[in-house]
Amino acid sequence: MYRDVLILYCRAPNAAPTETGMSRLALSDSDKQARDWFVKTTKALGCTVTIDNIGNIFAVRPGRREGPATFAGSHLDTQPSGGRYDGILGILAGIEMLSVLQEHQVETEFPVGVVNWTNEEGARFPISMMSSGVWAEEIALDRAHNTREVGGGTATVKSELERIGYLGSTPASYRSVPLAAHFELHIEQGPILESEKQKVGVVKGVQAYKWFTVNIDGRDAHTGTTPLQSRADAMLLAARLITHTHRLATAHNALASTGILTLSPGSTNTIPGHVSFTLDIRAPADATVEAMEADLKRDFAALAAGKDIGGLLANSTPGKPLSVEWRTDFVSPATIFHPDCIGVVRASAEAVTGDSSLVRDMSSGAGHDSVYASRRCPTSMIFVPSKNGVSHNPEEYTSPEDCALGAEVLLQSVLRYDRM
Ligand code: HGY
Ligand code: MN
Ligand code: MN
Ligand code: MN
Repeated sequence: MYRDVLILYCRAPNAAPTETGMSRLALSDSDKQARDWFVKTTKALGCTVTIDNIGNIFAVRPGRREGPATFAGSHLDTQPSGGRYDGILGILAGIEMLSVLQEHQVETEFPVGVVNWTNEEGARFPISMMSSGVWAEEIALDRAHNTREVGGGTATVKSELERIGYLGSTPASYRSVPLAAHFELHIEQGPILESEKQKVGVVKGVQAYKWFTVNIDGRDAHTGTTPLQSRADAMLLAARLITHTHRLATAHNALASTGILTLSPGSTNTIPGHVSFTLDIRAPADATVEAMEADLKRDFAALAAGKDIGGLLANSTPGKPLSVEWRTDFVSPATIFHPDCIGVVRASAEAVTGDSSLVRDMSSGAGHDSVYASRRCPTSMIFVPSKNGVSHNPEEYTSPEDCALGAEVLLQSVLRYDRM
């Protein structure tokens, strides 16, 4: 039963796109389809379903006693061209947990549940881990509701929640829907488990990260008539700043990328007068992210003023000084999970694998809803290997066996915690 369900949903990368597809942007029609399936399936498994006013869906199966439920949680939304495992694996394994409990008529001490957190990816609406953040009362509901989709569309989180029928009435808060504990099964999305030939990651925490938007204002001008020294070329400066970001990431032993870059006016023979690009900066320690941010701001201002940094401007004609403006879009401090939950995951993983050498403690390079869940309840995560360490890519792949093993560890973790 376990393997069948997970194999069904964890299709090989070359399989034809299915209804669970590779692109299920938050609050899109395909997200609605998956949500509707989630609600129908969990209700059929005897759960009560609560939808809050940021679209989080909480399915709860009653236990012998009343009280907050121990949850399996993750997210249904994906990147624009994401894989078939990021997020949905944790949801499917949670639902599989409920069906196994139902099938074997297991009565848990307290309620257990599965939660789908709205817009974990922040791909369409650019706030990462948005709705677990609202539930934890760390992201304001209004800010989340009014967030517009990237690319200048008119849709907002609130208008899309209304359109797909998931603007619930329950206030999104840990006070209205308390969780006893939160366990998240997730693909590792990196190369460690596979390269170390291990099967389960016991996740102890998540690294720090910050998102920025950098705006550069120069001047539109004719490519063919404007001498190099009198240009205010926003795109040339952006290219230098992004190159420099990579150099500072190397120097700080951090990670960084630019995932969105827009320029105007967007014509082959006009020097771009405006460029906007994003920065995603990550490192295990908050202090490293802060130090890198300070160096970037200092060096971006210097490069914009035409001062050379590390030979970046060597052998080139200086143009006009430009202005660079920063906006901080998102901040996630380094997170440590709860020792009780870490212990439960480790004990479950060792019991399920029967071999502690296949189990390793690790921290997460990616953000997850467990970051905000851990602000308000004991939390930990379970990682399973990613083929070639690839994720946020249609080639994302985890074998059905590894998915099923992770689902078993999730079930055992929730049951162990329920009995604690
Ligand atoms: O950005 C992240 O790490 C997560 O996928 N939202
Ligand atoms: Mn994810
Ligand atoms: Mn992701
Ligand atoms: Mn994530």
